[in-house]
Formats: sequence, structure tokens, C-alpha cells
Amino acid sequence: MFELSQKQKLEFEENGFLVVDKLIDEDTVEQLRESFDKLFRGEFETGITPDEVNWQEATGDPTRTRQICNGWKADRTIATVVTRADIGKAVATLGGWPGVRVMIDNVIWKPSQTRELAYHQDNAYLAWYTPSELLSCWIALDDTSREGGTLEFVRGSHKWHHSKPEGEFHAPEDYKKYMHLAAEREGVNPEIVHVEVPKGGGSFHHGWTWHGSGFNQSAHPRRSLVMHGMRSDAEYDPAHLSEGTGPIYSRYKRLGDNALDENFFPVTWREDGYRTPEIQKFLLQ
Ligand SMILES: O=C(O)CCC(=O)C(=O)O
Repeated sequence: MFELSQKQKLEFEENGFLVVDKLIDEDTVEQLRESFDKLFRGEFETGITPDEVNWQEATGDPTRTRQICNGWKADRTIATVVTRADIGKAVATLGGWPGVRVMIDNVIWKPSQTRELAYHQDNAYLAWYTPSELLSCWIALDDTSREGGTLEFVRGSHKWHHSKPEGEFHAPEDYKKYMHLAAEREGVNPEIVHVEVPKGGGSFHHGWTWHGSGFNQSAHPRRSLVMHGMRSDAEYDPAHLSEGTGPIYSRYKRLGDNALDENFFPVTWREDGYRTPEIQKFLLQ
């Protein structure tokens, strides 16, 4: 069980991120690594294809970082971690939210000698729901290092102006370009912090914090699982469904209302004790 301290909450508010040494145990790391192998081979345990499959063994560009979004729908080991109530509670607490839903997960695998992921602000892609806020828990499945292309944050950048989505996310020419332009507009010299943690550790970040990751120059893979949480009381915003990642996730919009259906955006923790009951049924099938 992960629990936040008061000091960690203050650190998060100040920096826009929080680095932690331990989120999951060694057995879970091993199980998740096996699930990563299966997902990128196209083996989907539940029969459901994840929402975004950007890399597969037979067809994926070997120079690129591999990514799948919403692996939890395909794989129950991934789902068990992504829907953990203690992680949901930590995300809600850091956001000052009444509760948390899973907005999306990221299954990320950056093998040795593979390419960067561009710096961005997550919230810039989320106008399709309101309040369009995200707060994320990034979990490392390998010991991480600067030379191994670990996640990087710009300290305090959650307080910068909000930028629009720009450029390529996968393998861009200059992965820091848009962050540097934003820093210039802000009139600050960005202070970059690399998340260097043992496997099983990780970080939390605010939806407006600038972050990205560099080339993996090490001899080792860098795998991570990310739970991106939205507020439990968020709803679709019908005026902006086609913006950012809306074209993918507005597919789950119901005909008659703007509610986010819990079957696709499950509530993993809420302050009144509620948790989407179908989660347990799904995990035990
Ligand atoms: O793991 C990475 O390199 C990038 C992750 C990311 O963009 C995120 O967690 O929001």
C-alpha cells in the first residue's frame, strides 16, 4: 500500500511532480514485464484490443519507443495495477480531487538505443472532457537513469502558461524544442530533473508539468507503466469532442448524456468509499 506524507504533498505542489522509490513490489514488476512481452506480441488476454497500439513485434519500427494505450483493457495484470485504490487515492489527494477515474494508461518500452518522446503538457490534449485535468502515476519496471532515457520533468513548469499541442510525440528531431519555446515565452531557464529510481519506484506528475524523455543510450531496456487519472466528477465536453485525443476517447460517449461511462473510465477511488463495482468482476474473470 502506497501512502503519501504531508511533506510529499507540499513537494508536489511546489515542483509539479514527486519522485518515489517504491510503488510496486518485485513480483509485480516481473508479472508486468511478462504482460508487456505479450501485449507487444499482440496477445490480448481479454480479447479486447487496447485503444492505441503504436508498436507491434512484426511491424514496429525498431528505432522507436514502443507504446500501447489502455493496455488494462487487454491484460488483467496491467488492470490490477492501473486500478489500484491506493494509487487512485494518492492521485486524488495530490490533485485535491473528490476521486479518480482511469482516463488512460500508457505501456511504454524504450529498448536500448531507441528514440526520444517529445516534451509536452498532458492537459493540452484533453479539451474533450471537463474539467480537463490529468494527474499521473509513472511506474518504472527497470532501474532508471539519465543515460537510459528516463522520464524528465521541468521543475515548477505546472505554473507556466498553458501551451497548445504541437509537433511529433514519437521520435521528434529535437525532443525538448517545444518546452524550450515555452520556457522562452515564460522568460525562465528550465531546470530539468531526471527520474532516477530503482525498478518498482516511479513518480507522480501534474497535468501541466512539462515532461518528456531522451534517447536510451544504455545497454538496458527502460519499461514503464503509467496510470493517468482524471477527476471522478469529470464529464464529456460536447463542444470539444474532436480536439486532442478526443477522436479516440469520444467513441465511448453515450447518446443521451455527457457522463463518462464507468465501464470505460472506471472510478478507482473516491473519498466517500465508492469504487466502480465492475472492476473486481473484470479482474476475477
Ligand atoms: O515514459 C515516458 O517516457 C513518457 C511518459 C509520459 O509522457 C507520461 O507519463 O505522461
